[in-house]
Amino acid sequence: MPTGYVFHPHYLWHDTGTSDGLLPPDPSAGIPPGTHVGNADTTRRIHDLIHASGLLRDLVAIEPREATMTELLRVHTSDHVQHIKQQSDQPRGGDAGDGYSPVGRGSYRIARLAAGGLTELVTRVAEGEVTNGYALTRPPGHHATADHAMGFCLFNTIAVAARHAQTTLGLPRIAIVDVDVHHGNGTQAIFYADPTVLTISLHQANCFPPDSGALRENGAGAGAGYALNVPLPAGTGHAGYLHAMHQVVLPALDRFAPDLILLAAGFDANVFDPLARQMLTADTYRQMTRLLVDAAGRLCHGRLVAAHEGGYNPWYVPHCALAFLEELAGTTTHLPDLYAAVVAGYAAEPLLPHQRTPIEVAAQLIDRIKPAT
Ligand code: 9RB
Ligand code: ZN
Repeated sequence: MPTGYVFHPHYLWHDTGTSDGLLPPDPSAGIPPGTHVGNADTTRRIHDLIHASGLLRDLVAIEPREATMTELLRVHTSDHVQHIKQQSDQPRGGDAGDGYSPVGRGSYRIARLAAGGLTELVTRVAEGEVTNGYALTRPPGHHATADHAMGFCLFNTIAVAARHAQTTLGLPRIAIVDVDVHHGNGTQAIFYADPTVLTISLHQANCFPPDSGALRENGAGAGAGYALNVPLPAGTGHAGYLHAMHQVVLPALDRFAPDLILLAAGFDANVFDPLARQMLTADTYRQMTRLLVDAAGRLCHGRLVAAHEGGYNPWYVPHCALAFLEELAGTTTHLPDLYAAVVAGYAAEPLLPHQRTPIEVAAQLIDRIKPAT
């Protein structure tokens, strides 16, 4: 069965405005105007490569729709939704709250199109029209909490889709795997006390948000044990991420036995990313995806649905995303990986003891997940 692909030109019209990379311009502080690191260029280049490689022909295009208010309010407070709308209605947009989450004019509806696009994709997967899928949505979502925007994220796209799957599609147990290099704090917070949603975040330790994603953040109340974090030290690469997959992610998924796996597909752990210091290559993403596709096949009829999150190197991220999507679709474009030689040295870096430690500690926490009967 085929792989679904969600894209819409409006995802490229989410206007992150004028910034000096991350910072709002402030000439008196020596911060000149420039482009925001989360601009549309990388997203457009991903879509272009999916098209130009021929892979698009193998995918089932799924037209996104805006998330309904009912869908949004399963996750977000009405105050939060109204706040984003009000910022978005201003002639030149605004900021969603933390000073680093630009809201372009009209971005409210684009964020709803992101949440609704993933929700539609999950629906088509549940209905059996496609086995799995990828939504190349903008803006991203994994930092957004019930009542706060953060770190470029307005609405928590994955959380909205997860709640929809549970309440409407008859998929009660959801696992969310977040491989974005930053901690999936918003998703974790939304489901922190909920044992029906297992969140697993692999991220660079002490990166973003500050003081977030430690091993001790392991869920609370009824959800104790159902939030897993693998904070990997800066400099972790291919060996570390695959070890984390084998020691933590796959055993946790097997024990939890989800009905659906959602993937926060950030590509900002790539070796050339400006917003972190990890060393993944396109082939790492390929291998991690293969493992997740296999897990979804054995656990939940192949139901693996990904939403795009971060990834900021405009020339390498598209190749990481293509490798990921080829594996998801179980096909190959036969394009040579011309970057493989460039990254060979990084890819060969061995797993170091200080990288192994957090993986081993996280692996011990899996026992807290009640095995599915
Ligand atoms: C600034 C701060 C950031 C840093 C990283 C991201 C990454 C988002 C992403 C977003 C905002 C802090 C500029 C803290 O890719 N998520 O997946 N902002 N960081 N203080 N200041 C002044
Ligand atoms: Zn990120």
